[in-house]
Amino acid sequence: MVTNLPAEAKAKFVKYMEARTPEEKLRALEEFLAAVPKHKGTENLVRWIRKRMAELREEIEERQHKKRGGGGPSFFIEKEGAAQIVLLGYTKSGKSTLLKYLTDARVEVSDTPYTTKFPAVGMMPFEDIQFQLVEAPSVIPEGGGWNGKVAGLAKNSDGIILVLDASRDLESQFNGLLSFLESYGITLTKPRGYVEIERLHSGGIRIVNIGKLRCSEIDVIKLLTSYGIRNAVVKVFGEADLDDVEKALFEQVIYKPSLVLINKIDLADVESVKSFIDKVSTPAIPVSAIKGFDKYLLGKTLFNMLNIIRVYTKPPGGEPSKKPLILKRGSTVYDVAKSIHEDFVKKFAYAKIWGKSAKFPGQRVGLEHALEDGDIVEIVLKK
Ligand SMILES: Nc1nc2c(ncn2[C@@H]2O[C@H](COP(=O)(O)OP(=O)(O)OP(=O)(O)O)[C@@H](O)[C@H]2O)c(=O)[nH]1
Ligand SMILES: [Mg+2]
Repeated sequence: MVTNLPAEAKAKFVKYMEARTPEEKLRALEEFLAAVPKHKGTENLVRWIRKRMAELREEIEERQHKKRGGGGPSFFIEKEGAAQIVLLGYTKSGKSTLLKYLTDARVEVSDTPYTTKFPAVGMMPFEDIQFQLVEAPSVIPEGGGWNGKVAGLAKNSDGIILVLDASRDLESQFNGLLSFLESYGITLTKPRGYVEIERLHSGGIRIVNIGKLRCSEIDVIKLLTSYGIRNAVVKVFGEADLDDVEKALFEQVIYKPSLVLINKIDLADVESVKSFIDKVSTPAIPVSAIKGFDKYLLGKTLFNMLNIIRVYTKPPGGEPSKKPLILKRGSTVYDVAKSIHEDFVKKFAYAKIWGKSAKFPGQRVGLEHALEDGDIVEIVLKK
């Protein structure tokens, strides 16, 4: 259901979108909250505003702490490699042990609860790429503490690994982690449809319909314009309606791809693990961080979960690059050209491709040609 906000409230929301500092954002949200009528149709929105305000307050506090020389390690981890994946779980589930086994990270493993107090980072190699694994400090079941910051790590990541301890009840850990994420607006269930809105400075409103839009494009433009948005790319995935467009505007729920690692399988009752795997809809892999397991299989599963492809660019007459470009599944030659340089789009003549998406090696294609994992692309520019 679209929230049907009065113009005054929409104007306040525009102010929030335009705010730059966390302090400005917080003030704008306070005003927005005051202007939103409270009824059934705005319940979710109001909840989201409150949550967002709490996050902003935390961010402001963290910054002030840093300014006062509070220094120390940060909860913000710069992305590196093909994707950033957060290891999330309760204490002593074996996150540090896994991180040590899968990467070069030097991190402390211990039987003392809550040993990891700041995010720990390591790079996990897979074929010709690397995943950045980030161990989040353990989720505190009672709430509070660093839980908000842990949710922030999850929100900023490209994917999540839930680490469960097979020597304890699996279902209650799994459900507990899901509701923890949900309380911060993160879902692991792929929505039926979803919308991404990227605001731009010019070019009007462009709708890229990759799925099925269950309303007219005019409705979308009207809705966005009523929020003062005149330039944006709106991407529609799966089946989405006007409500989903508005939800995307408020970033109410963020979907993250995920998988479950059932750790300490060496201590587990095999039958209960089996029945858990059969029940959950998320892919789940039983492992033992102490005994070791198939790292390649995990890499492959992560790669598939992330919905990414590797594309190798090649200059005319030269060799393909050793390091692939990482693109979203469904990307086209246009995305490759754009990621090299804006000029490669402007001066594009044609591209030659080799690999799965090519009908034959060296096929000539245009900008709209969709690529597959492992493709080699050579872009030829106009003279
Ligand atoms: N038997 C067995 N023990 C494990 C396994 N993985 C980890 N452990 C043990 O479980 C304990 C906790 O491991 P950690 O890796 O420190 O757990 P954590 O999830 O990082 O916990 P925090 O202290 O909250 O950071 C240690 O004593 C590990 O040796 C496993 O696969 N099998
Ligand atoms: Mg740890």
